[in-house]
This record gives sequence, structure tokens and C-alpha cells, in this order.
Amino acid sequence: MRARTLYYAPSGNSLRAAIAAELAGLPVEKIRLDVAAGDHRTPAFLELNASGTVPAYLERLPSGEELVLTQSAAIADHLLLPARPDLYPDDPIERVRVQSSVYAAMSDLAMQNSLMRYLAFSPDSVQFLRERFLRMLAASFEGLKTQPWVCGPRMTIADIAHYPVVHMRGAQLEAMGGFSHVLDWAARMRELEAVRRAAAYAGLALSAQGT
Ligand SMILES: N[C@@H](CCC(=O)N[C@@H](CS)C(=O)NCC(=O)O)C(=O)O
Repeated sequence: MRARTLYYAPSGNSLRAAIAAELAGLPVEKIRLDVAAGDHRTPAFLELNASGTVPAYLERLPSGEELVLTQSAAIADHLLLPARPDLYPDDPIERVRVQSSVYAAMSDLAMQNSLMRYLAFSPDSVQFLRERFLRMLAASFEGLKTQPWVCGPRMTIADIAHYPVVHMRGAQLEAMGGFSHVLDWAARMRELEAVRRAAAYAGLALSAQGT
């Protein structure tokens, strides 16, 4: 049997990998790290992931080799491409639209979401990031005003990629107003048992005032 292990902490990027693990329905051992206690900077963990970030995924392949993945989007693809091909459109144009949305989730929204937290000591920086973040979030979710899922009538990997940031900032989006289409979609995502299960251990939700 393949041994699969997911190292995580309650965080946006961990939640993405955890949702993928739950949706794939494969046996994955979960190891929770305490980031505040520095578990992600121990020599043992840095040997696995030199970046010192979560999530990290380790799998013993049938060849005996070890696969280590330290990017949540890659973990999601690795687990979901075989288990849930329906999340990846066959049509090349549809597929590149979905991919573009995944890139927006990962390199724009998730990145700015993290930076707002790391730069909390600098209110001007947070303000600058918040404006960019909200503009890009509005652009990414414009389609939800007329369709149920981020990229159209069917759920895709883009929905999985985007969900964690909205999970984290949901209370803030609600307090701001104008994002009911996004909050309705997030509620639809939570109707999935896999999303609820993953959020129960890997989810992090900020208060309306939190950075
Ligand atoms: N691009 C990576 C980002 C991973 C990342 O930055 N994880 C954060 C938690 S969401 C982390 O480990 N932060 C702790 C630190 O950087 O010290 C991914 O998508 O997995």
C-alpha cells in the first residue's frame, strides 16, 4: 500500500491540500504542525521542505521512491487529477480558463492574503495589499454573479483553489457588503462533506477585524 502523509497547520494553503485529500478519498495520514511553536522550522521538517512552509505532502511511490510536494496547488492536482478528472475540463479553451483562474487564486489572491497577515505591523502596506486583493478577488469572482461555480456551470479545480482565501476572509467580506455572490458560492462549497471535513482540521477563519 502507498503511504501518504500530509503535514499541515490550520491555514489557507493547508486547507487547499486538505480539501483535495478529502475529495480524493484516499487514505492520507495527517500530521498537524504548530507553526506558533516553530514546528515548521525544525531540522526534521526543513529536511522535508526546505522552505519551512505548510502544507507538505509525502508519498511513497510504488517504485519505492519518495515524492515530496510543497505547493498546495500541486498537491491538489496530484491527488485530484486521477481521482476527480471531472474537475479538469477536456476542452482546451475551457481548461486554460480554469488554469488562469487557478493562477489568480495562487499567485495573486493567496499570496496577497498571506502578505496582509505577515505585514500586519505595517498598516500602510496592509492597506495597499487589501485594495489590490479586493480588486482581484472581485475580478476572479465576477462570473459567480451569473453562474454557480467560479468558471461556469460545473465545479472545477478553480473552485478548490479559490475556496481557502474566502474561508479565511468570509467574515470580512460579509462585513464589507457587496460580496453576497461570493459568500453564497462559499456556502455551496461547504455543502460538500469533503470541504467541511477538511475545514474542521485545516481551516482558519479570521474575524471581521483580523488582518
Ligand atoms: N505557495 C505555497 C505557500 C505555502 C505557505 O506560505 N504556507 C504558509 C501557511 S498558509 C506558511 O507555511 N507560513 C509559515 C511561514 O512562512 O513561516 C502553497 O501554496 O502551498
